[in-house]
Amino acid sequence: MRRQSGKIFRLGRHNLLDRDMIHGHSLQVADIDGDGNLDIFTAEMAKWTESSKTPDNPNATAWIFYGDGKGNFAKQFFHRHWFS
Ligand SMILES: [Ca+2]
Repeated sequence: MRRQSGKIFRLGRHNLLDRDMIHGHSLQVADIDGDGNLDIFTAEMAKWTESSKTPDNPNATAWIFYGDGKGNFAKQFFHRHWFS
């Protein structure tokens, strides 16, 4: 809940991913497509064990969620399965 100009807004919860994020490392909010609505970029780590020659998370994924300015987001895969 937040107050803005004397009005109280209830912020809804969104579950944008259809699964848990594994070692998320990036989260940026910006108007990526230039339509005036904020979008979200987020991504998972693929490798975090420095001594390992193989990725810890071979299915690491990066997403862009395009916002419509009304609280709705359309998911697009930016990159999937970096090591498959
Ligand atoms: Ca946008």
